Amino acid sequence: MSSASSTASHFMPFAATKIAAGVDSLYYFLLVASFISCVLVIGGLIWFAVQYRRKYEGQKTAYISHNTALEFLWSFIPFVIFMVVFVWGWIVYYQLRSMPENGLEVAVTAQKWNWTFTYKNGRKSQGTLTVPIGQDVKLIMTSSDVLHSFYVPAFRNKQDVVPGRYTALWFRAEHEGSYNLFCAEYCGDQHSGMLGKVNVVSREKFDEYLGTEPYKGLTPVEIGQKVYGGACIACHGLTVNDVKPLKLGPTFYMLFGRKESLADGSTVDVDEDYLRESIVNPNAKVVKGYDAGVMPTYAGQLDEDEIMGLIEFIKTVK
Ligand code: HEC
Ligand SMILES: [Cu+2]
Repeated sequence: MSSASSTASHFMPFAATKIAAGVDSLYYFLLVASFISCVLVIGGLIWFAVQYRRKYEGQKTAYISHNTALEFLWSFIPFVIFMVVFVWGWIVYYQLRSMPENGLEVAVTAQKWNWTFTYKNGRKSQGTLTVPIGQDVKLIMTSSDVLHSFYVPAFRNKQDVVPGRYTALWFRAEHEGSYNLFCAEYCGDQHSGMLGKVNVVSREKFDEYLGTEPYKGLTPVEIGQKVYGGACIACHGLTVNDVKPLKLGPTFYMLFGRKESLADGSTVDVDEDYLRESIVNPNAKVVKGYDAGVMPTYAGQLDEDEIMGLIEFIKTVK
């Protein structure tokens, strides 16, 4: 089994799809062709400079007007190489962009600074996409705020994720493992923290994964902790020191039960209702010293058991 830990390398990351291997071949061809051209051109330049330098006062060089054969060759050979690169690149790109007919479709929502994956049966996951090995997977992606970009280096595949429209990307993983998912479009100050995983598992494990409740056997606090780790951790800390500019939002430390000062000068008791409203409608009451509009709304993004779990989890942060 090839795992993400084995993807650490000084050169290309592990290739987990056939297309990734195809991209690499093209890349190596370009690298070698460029290297050979470089040696020929720079080497020739130096050799000519030395060989045909002026050796004595008044030396005249031979007058050569042209050489048809040479001129043809140094135009035609690069032309052939460029055409090879063009056609080869086009074929690889075409493979990357032609969507499979009967792929497993997963909806992807990007949101500052987290990924949400939703399967056809309603199963949702934050931050981790689990897929079966050897099957075409088609992602239908959109963003609920700004531009993001879905990028899995091991798949050599990247696609912008755009608010207000859908973009698609497909892959077929040939090796089990856990691969890094990055956001490749600068999307705000926690952009570099917008990390995820793509877990490629066996068919059986995948069926089992799809069939199970995501939070089976977990207590509400554990559910909340899980959701927090995926969706809120970028902006909210759990200690007294997790304040601006370290985190964009207020800390959850000792939050429940206290009186919160709001931007409009009023105060509010932090109870379950306030927490719930803060999650599904963050702009209704804006905390003093913080900016409205920074926290995305989670209405429709989180299920009731997740919101309840978050509230129970926040209560435990003391
Ligand atoms: C993009 C950054 C960001 C993310 C992600 C984010 N929040 Fe917030 N959150 C904020 C900011 C900024 C505020 C303060 C302004 C406001 O009240 O809307 C805030 C306020 C809150 C408050 C009120 C805190 C207080 O001190 O009264 C709660 C509760 C909260 N968020 C919960 C969550 C939960 C739960 C999640 C994850 C599901 C989350 N937030 C994700 C930025 C974020
Ligand atoms: Cu992003």
